[in-house]
Amino acid sequence: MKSLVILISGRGSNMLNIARACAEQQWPARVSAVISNEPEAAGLAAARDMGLAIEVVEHRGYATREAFDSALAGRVEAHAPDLVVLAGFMRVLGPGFVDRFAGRLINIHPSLLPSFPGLRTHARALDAGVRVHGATVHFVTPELDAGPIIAQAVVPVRSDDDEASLATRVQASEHVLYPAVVAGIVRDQVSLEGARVRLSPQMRAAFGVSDIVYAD
Ligand code: NHR
Ligand code: GAR
Repeated sequence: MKSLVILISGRGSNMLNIARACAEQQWPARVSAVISNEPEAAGLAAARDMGLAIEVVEHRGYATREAFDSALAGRVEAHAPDLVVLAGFMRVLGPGFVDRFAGRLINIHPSLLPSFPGLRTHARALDAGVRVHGATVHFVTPELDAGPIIAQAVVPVRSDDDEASLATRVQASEHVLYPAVVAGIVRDQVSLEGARVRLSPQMRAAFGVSDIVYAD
């Protein structure tokens, strides 16, 4: 049974979709803890209502980023995670944290990386006039949003989109993409070979590009 720790800061819809898929699809894994840096995160209450163990490590309680990272790493490590899942986690993590969980730390980012790393991705995609946008699941490295890419979901941009409408469709794609990727990892269908990610033939078949394109 693999141990998953999910880190959130807000709503937690990705966390909930992963936790539900884990239970419903009987993954060889359990969600050991959901940890938030924001004590008021809506996702914490939702996780608790699902019966998941919740914890708060509030970044404001630490004088430096390094002190927060070290406290968070200690709490994460206590669950001996095979995989640490960032799901709407909004604090940049330093190399001290990232290196400790190297190869078992993933993130979902709301753009087709390497386009639009960082924040406010939907507004920036609209401003740039891109015709396709989406979400990327990647291994986390010290450089922000630059780690090896595992999978992407493509979401066409509509002429009448605004930031909210585009965000809604990208998030719907995330809710399919992220559980599928985590399922693949807990079933040992994903491997990291240097800076490249290899998917098993089984996962490539189950996970063809056509499955993750969200057209109008
Ligand atoms: N840490 C590392 N080292 N590498 C990554 O790729 C990371 C990471 C931590 C979080 C998620 C991320 C995203 O997908 C993520 C990826 C927060 C910020 C940010 O600037 C940027 C990217 C991401 C998450 N946060 C501000 C900060 O000062 C705080 C913003 C806020 O609280 O609203 O840390 O985009
Ligand atoms: C998701 O769209 C995720 O891609 C994004 O925040 C949302 C979290 O939603 N992540 C980032 O912007 C990271 N900087 P959720 O809390 O409902 O899963």
